[in-house]
Amino acid sequence: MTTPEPNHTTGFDGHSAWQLLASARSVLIATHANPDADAVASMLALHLALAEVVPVLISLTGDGLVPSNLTFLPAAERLIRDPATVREAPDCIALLDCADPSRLGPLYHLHTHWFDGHIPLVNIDHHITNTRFGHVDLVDATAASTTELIALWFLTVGVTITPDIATCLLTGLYGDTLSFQTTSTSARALELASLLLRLGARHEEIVNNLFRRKPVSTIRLWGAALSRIHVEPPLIWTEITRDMLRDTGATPLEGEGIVNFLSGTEGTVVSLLFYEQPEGWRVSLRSTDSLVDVAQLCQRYGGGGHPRAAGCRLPPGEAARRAFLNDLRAMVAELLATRSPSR
Ligand SMILES: [Mn+2]
Repeated sequence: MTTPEPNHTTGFDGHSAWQLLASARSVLIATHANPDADAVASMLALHLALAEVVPVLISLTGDGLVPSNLTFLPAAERLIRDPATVREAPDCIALLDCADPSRLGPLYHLHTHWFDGHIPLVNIDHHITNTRFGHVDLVDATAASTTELIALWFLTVGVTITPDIATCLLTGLYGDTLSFQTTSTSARALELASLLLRLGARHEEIVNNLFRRKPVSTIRLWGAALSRIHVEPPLIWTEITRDMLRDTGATPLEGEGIVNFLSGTEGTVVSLLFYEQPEGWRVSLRSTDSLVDVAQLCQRYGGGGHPRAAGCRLPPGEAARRAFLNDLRAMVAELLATRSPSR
């Protein structure tokens, strides 16, 4: 089987996208709530690139949260930490790593009308579920990270990639590929990583902050979550309840890596992590089998993501969770049955 050559420029004019942003008086740069490294690093890379040319830059994650292990990123101190303090409508919007505007969460709910099409919007993302809501869309699901697309865009347009910008761009690649382990790790991603290192990206700083540094509460939370795993082949799952957060003093973000850690457990294909929230469960899923596209199931529940890593939300309670697990089990069995016996 041959895969078509990824072409990030399909329908995307990098120069006019850059002009749109660079000529604005004010630009809102935002990314999804519950931000990961790629989300925050994408914002900061664009923020740093536009800082010289745009008078007013309003940059924030949709919920204003920035995980503590990402505050090392250049210009992180310029991020706005409370969406409620953002009031003035911008001239132009750039949404990064955001499959659709509602993923902004609080920022979207505060200013839904900003995203109705009357403000020019640049949409840069690599989620397969992206709804292409922008006036300009740079969406390529073959990209390992949103920063990969931003790097290619900057190279096309001739934006100078400083050591600070290179550090942000490489952080997104490291974060979303879990140190170049995911199947999205392409030759292009590795070539870009090499180029970013040559441009001065600070490798050790990235690796220390993304993969080593953690508060003690994280260790306590992981211990609690790992002590209550459910092994129900081909599924393995655990949960983070509000009680567990209270007992360990951890924040929900500190549980983010657990689902990846469970992934790959012998005898299982899909790992899940259920976060208990006041309005129900937030579920994070990982698949280790190319036949099992977890984004597909999550879309049926109003969520989305990538084939091997996706998420959605469920109503509260044990019955809703059980029904979801049963649905998932049926889907996985069906998909695995399509594998030819010779393989
Ligand atoms: Mn991403």
